Amino acid sequence: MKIGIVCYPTFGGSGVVATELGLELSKRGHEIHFITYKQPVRLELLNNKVHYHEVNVPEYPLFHYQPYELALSSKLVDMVKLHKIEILHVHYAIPHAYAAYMAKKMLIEENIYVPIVTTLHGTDITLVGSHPFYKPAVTFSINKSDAVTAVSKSLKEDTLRLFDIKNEIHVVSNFIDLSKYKQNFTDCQRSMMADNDEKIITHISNLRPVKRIEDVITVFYNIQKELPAKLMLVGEGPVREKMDCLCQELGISDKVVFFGKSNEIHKILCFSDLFLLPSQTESFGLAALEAMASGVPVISSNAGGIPEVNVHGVSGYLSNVGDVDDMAKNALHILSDETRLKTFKNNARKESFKYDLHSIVPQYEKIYQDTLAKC
Ligand code: GMT
Repeated sequence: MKIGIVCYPTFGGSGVVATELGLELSKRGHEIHFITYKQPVRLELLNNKVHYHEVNVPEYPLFHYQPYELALSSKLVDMVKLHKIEILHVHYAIPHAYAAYMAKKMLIEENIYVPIVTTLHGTDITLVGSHPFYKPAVTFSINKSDAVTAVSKSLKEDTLRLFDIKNEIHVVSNFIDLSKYKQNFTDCQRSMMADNDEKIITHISNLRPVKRIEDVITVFYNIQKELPAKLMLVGEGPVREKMDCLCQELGISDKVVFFGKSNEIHKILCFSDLFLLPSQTESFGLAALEAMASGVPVISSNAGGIPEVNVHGVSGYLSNVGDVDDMAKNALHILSDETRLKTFKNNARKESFKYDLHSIVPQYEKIYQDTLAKC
């Protein structure tokens, strides 16, 4: 198939999933066209099966907001015609599903029919999409998609609860390329980050309020009172400075490393002992799955789809959102006993096998085939 993929090209989970999906589909013989405003971060290799088409939005002073949807829908029309793209798979409803619908309507005028598959990722439904300013347009574009998928059961339930959806929603879980998470990195530089007796606690996100970074820091603060530990904070975002100040106030700045955006997530995870994800809401928690695939147990909140990924008492522990005492208690339970830590590490890795890309990607292929067959 010739498949157009629309996504956010940034470090966020939806862009990562869309990119990894496109790359795997290309390995399975499909021709993939990424259509977005920047080359996706994890898209390194372009070849005859993987193409990237940039959406340009020229600045014009009359516009207070530059019309990205318009530019995207025009680009989709051009690329579908030029490359004979058969199906469009848009990741994140806003504004991608909306722009794809406009492109589809324009193409119908030229007797070209291209169906749309929309994948809902989380904040497009829970935080942003359900806002009254966007809700009618998001409801409309989900209902007008030819197929809709959600990355967890929890996100499907949220979507049905928050919107008036007439379409069937297929749950297709996020996935992981397990071969990238082999635990035998020889260049794993643990000794540069921490002393031998120190435990390494890691958090990776876009450091936005929804991630509750203050809980990450409080849990870490409680852990390091009981045993030697370092905190690795990976990512960049709006709460970073405030968190810097909190670390100073608590007197733990020398124990916290801010990495910023990193392309070396696998290496950082490979020397980590525990991953923290206390999010307010999370449709899936791809970062937790990446940690588990690296054999890192997860201490998380029980929000949204996280319990579908992190199995309580097996790959880590779940607590209510904001219950930092329970999170710290659970973290210390795992970290304070080497045998127990090893068991949790093995369990975490084993649980991640459920999300192997080789079992999930064919589910998307089937959805494409069924959608094309219906049209
Ligand atoms: O977590 C974020 O804020 C980024 C966001 C995104 O759109 O990239 O992540 C969402 O999609 C990921 C991939 O499907 C999920 O793993 C994340 O749980 C989800 N984030 C939220 O629901 C907050």
